[in-house]
Amino acid sequence: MSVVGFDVGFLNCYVAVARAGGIETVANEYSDRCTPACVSFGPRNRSIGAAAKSQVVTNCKNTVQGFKRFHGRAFSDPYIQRLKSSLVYDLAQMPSGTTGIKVMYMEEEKVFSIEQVTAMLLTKMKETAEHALKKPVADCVVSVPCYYTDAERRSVVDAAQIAGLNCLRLMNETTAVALAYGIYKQDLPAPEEKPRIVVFVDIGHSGYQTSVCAFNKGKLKVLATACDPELGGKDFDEMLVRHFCEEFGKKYKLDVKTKPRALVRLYQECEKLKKLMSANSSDLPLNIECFMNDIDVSGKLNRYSFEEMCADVLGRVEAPLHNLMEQAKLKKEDIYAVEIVGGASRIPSVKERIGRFFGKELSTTLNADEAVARGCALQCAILSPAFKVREFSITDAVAYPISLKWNSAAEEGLSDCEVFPKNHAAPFSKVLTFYRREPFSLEAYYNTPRELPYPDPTIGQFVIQKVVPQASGESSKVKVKVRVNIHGIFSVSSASLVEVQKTEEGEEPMDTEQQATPEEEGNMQTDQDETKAQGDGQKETEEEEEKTKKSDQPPQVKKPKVKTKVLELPIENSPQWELAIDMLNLFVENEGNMIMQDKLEKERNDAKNYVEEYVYDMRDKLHGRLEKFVSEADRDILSLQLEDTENWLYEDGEDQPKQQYIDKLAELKKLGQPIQERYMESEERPRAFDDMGKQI
Ligand code: ATP
Ligand code: K
Ligand code: MG
Repeated sequence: MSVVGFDVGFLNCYVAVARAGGIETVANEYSDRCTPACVSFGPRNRSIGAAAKSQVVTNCKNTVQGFKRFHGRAFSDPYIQRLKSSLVYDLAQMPSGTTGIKVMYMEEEKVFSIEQVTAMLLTKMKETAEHALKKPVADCVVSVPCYYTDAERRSVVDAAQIAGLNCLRLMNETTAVALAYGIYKQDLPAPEEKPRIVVFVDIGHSGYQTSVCAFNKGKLKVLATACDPELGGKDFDEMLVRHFCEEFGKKYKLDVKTKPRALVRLYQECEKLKKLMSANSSDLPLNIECFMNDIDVSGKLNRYSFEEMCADVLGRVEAPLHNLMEQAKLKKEDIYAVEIVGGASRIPSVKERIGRFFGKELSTTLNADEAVARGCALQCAILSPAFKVREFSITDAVAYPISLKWNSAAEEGLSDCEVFPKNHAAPFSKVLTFYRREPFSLEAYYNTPRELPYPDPTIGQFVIQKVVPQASGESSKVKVKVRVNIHGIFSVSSASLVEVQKTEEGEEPMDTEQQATPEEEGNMQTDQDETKAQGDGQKETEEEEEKTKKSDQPPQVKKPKVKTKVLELPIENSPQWELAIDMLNLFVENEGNMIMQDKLEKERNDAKNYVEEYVYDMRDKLHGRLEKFVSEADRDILSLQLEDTENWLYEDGEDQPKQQYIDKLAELKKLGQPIQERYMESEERPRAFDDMGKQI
């Protein structure tokens, strides 16, 4: 049982673990807590994270970044098609119609699905966690933007599975931040008191997310969320790149856009400049040597001009805040604090605008980079039975209203009903009642397509199978449980048919409910999901949300006691863009193979490095401390062999199987080892005498 939280950012990823009674953000093999969301493909292996990022310029066509936005998207999605032209690497269509990434890997052209690419990143983050915890990691919580739709969420869950992870929860990034804020607060209002209202803002590289939460002792409830999925640090970079492309076009007659490598470098330098401008308002230089056509370029900019050129981007900061307050029906005075996180929240003019909107100083009590990962690890600790953590209940909110539609026999047409309004508590289950004689299908969809940052409102088709009429020939009562689960994913989780058996009096039952009327369809019962380790409000509630007026129905003549039997019905689930199970299994297997390949390649490289190290080390020592322990003739032989090996390493030996290097090293050691042994012996001898002397 591992307790791990993963913040899978668009640009930067963080891993937090529970260790020694606390939550800790852990560093990767470069002693860096930040792992770039980057995967690079080579002729022999993959590089992931920092190692991949270092190849962004040298291997730009096979180094992928910014893939978080491809989850759950069709290749034909206009959004993907628009992006495609601006990327230095290539996209392709998967057989299922979703988006894949086309690269050269192992000297072959390969198309990887987005789930596979994110799985690669997760594999790396998993290793980081395993290294820190010194044990295998499977259980974890993974972050997603709160504006992700169903298809995007399912795609991330699949990615986690491909990486061999058991994702206990997909956690909305803003909710993770809220948990990281609330769980340690000792002074939250008592459960019966007025809650403390806090706004959270996360502005990262790709997206801008806001939420407003109500806190009481031991619990948090998300009241509303509002986002701009296309506003983040990258938009500021974009403005800078556009500016310098223009400037260098005029100044040096360079068409930067024609050269991917130059463009990638310009993006890197602009991001650096942007960060410097956050801390410094004076003129700052941007210099790139050998930028294009052997030309060095330089430019400069200050914060004031930067803000001017980003006026449109900055102008979009307020809209989600308005939207948020409107949804929650709150006034600015109701807000106790505004906590901001995310890298782009460091841009002074962004902070200024948010602060001005709320008319208060912003709080930065949380770690702007690590709060999401820490919140995820905390959630994982809460969900883990093996870990003791303060009781804290988390109620999230449904981001977009979800409706169901179905063919109505009685109405001869489509009926529909909103099952989860916007900001409805989640996770949550509801029971709907239908009266049917045969199998029927339900279509789930988001009913506000215009507010959806996604082209297709369809969530999926769900067929309730094996529905049969009652023995009497009447329609059967079918109870269908629909839910938004712990990942924020909609599903039809179960269905059952109520079979009416003989009554006690041996009569046929007279239940008016058996007459299928359209008004009766969609009767809803609600009950909140049981979530482990949540304090209160978690008992199954059976309150009926009556949608229909029973008073319209004819009065019952007689109500005999009825014996019923409940039959579970199979459901055929076809959520939009679902990854087929055989594909998923294939991807799991392929990921395993690629991990193995990376490991073999690392071992091969290590073996080669050992030879190289030995050559340099022995050459130095043969003329140093080993000199007295070797005859001149033997030394000449070994020296010659070292030199030959060095040459070999740069020529034929540049790219050989691991065993070749092992053999080469053994060959050298055959001559070198005896010399080193003689040296060691002479070193040990006086020390041995010393030790004896002490004993006496
Ligand atoms: P997302 O949350 O959208 O998935 P992410 O989590 O990868 O993205 P963050 O790590 O929160 O994003 O933020 C990265 C962004 O913040 C980058 O655009 C980066 O340039 C920007 N950033 C970081 N530090 C500063 C700074 N000091 N000034 C301005 N921008 C900064
Ligand atoms: K991040
Ligand atoms: Mg982020």
